[in-house]
Amino acid sequence: MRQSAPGNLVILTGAGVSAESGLATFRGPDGLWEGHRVEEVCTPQALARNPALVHAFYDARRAKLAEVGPNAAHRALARLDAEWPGELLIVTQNVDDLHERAGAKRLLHMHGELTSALCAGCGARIPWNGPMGHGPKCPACGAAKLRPDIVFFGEMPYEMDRIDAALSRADLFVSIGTSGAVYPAAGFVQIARHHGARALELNLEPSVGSSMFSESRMGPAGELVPAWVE
Ligand code: BV8
Ligand code: ZN
Repeated sequence: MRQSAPGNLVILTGAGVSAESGLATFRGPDGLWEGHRVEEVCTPQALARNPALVHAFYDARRAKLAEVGPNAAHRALARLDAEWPGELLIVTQNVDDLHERAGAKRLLHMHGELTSALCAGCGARIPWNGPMGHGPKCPACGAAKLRPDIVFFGEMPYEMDRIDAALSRADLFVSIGTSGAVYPAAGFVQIARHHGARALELNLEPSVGSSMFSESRMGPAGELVPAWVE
């Protein structure tokens, strides 16, 4: 990754960065889950109306996550994170922990994490690896109100202030493996460019906002990301 001064980087990742690890994306051919779109299952209304369905969706994905591992794209980003002397923040829309398992440190999950439970009673976020559908009690307050620690549609993503601050200082914004279908993440490229950043897209196919990028490279993240990082 040649850069004159060690500028500030913001890297946005989506489901495409974990596809080669074997995790399904949302809007590709394998995107449906037992006939449900993520927009149907990932809402507070769905959780209230049919908690068993929502827990089954996330319990299945949490179980699948335990069977897979990081790929070359995650490893290359973790290497960049370890070596980059400027500011760097990986903002992932993904709820898997593959960036962490590859060694990334300067990372935040704006849509929550599969390996965490949120207590709807006391707001505690609790590390969680097993199923949650059987209504376990919150270890902090005792209420049987644990839900997936996932940002549902209509809910505010995590750490938006931190993301906005990083975007306002970015010299380069890189978007990897996301369709650009979901806001506010899909709007980050505009914010970064408004503040004078260059924008690079690495994706299997053009995203919705492809035309807003200074450069787009098409191909699998497992190839494009290590080539870009080197
Ligand atoms: C909010 C949970 C407000 C975790 C998710 C109308 C217009 C504009 C906006 C809206 C609207 N109506 C409603 C909204 C807002 C809504 C939204 O954007 N809806 C969309 C559908 C129109 N957004 C929200 O509700 C957000 N909250 O706005 O809050 C607010 C304000 C104040 C106070 C309170 C609230 C919350 C959004 C978060 C929802 N949660 N997921 C989970 O279950 O995983 S979103 C879900 O989509 C995932 O997080 C996922 O990360 C995200 C985006 O999907 P992608 O990651 O891009 O994955 P996708 O399959 O789409 O694409 C994969 C890409 O990879 C493809 O391009 C493919 O080509 C590429 N690819 C595939 N293989 C590879 C590859 N690339 C490289 N290599 C490969 N091998
Ligand atoms: Zn609690």
